[in-house]
Amino acid sequence: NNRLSYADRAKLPNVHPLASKLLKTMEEKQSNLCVSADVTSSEELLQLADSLGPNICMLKTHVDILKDYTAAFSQRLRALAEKHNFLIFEDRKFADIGNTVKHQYEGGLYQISSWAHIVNAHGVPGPGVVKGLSAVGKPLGRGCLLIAQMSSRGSLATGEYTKAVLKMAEEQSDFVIGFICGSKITQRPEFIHMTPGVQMQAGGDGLGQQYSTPEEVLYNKGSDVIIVGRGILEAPDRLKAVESYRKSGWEAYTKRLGQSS
Ligand code: UP6
Repeated sequence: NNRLSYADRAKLPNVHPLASKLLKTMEEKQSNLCVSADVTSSEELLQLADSLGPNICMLKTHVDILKDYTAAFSQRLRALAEKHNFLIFEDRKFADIGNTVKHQYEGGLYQISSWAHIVNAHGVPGPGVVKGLSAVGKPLGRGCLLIAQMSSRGSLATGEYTKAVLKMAEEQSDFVIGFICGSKITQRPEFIHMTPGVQMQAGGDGLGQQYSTPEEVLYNKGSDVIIVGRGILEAPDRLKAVESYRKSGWEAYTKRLGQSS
């Protein structure tokens, strides 16, 4: 199962169309790298998207940290996603009752559902959070990741909680395409596992973040996508760094397939 390629998984009969598109893109671009574009200026974010775009399968945003968000910005980001063929993941971490998250997803200042292909949610509220998001996102062909585990020290998302999140995903797999997690939590190959807390060297950041290496995450832990923020953003040369994470990630994946690159 660990040896199924991204391309094979893209063709599975029960794979969500958006997950299928992601898996195909990963194979085509030879990239299982999602950059976490945690910057506070829209211009800088767009520059990052344009320069790093060719090397990534997905760009992760936190729009609420931008000091100058405008609707025009989100349209420009969409255009760059088309140009470079990557998906946009707004890391909103919805965590309220269905009716509230529906409004938070569709409305407000950011109108997230109009531009983000993928969002994520905590399982804490129960299945209603997914129902609310799905009511908005499913007709638009969007998808959602459930946060099954977290990279931060002392996270409460472990054990039985993680299992309950998995069950929630299985029950709404017409909208949930996978997980934020530290390691593979299900053998079902149609679900995508995405892991934050990745840097070239294991360690932490002094505020609870814990880092593992691309090899550890993709090869040992069986995840599918690495999410890298400061490992790239704080590198002296971001372009060089993105290429080196892409390459490490791809090598760990091909090693897992047993094809040694
Ligand atoms: N993130 C985590 N851990 C989680 C979930 N999400 O780090 O369990 C997000 C953070 C940040 C990014 O909100 O945007 O992933 C990690 O950034 P970093 O690589 O700079 O630590």
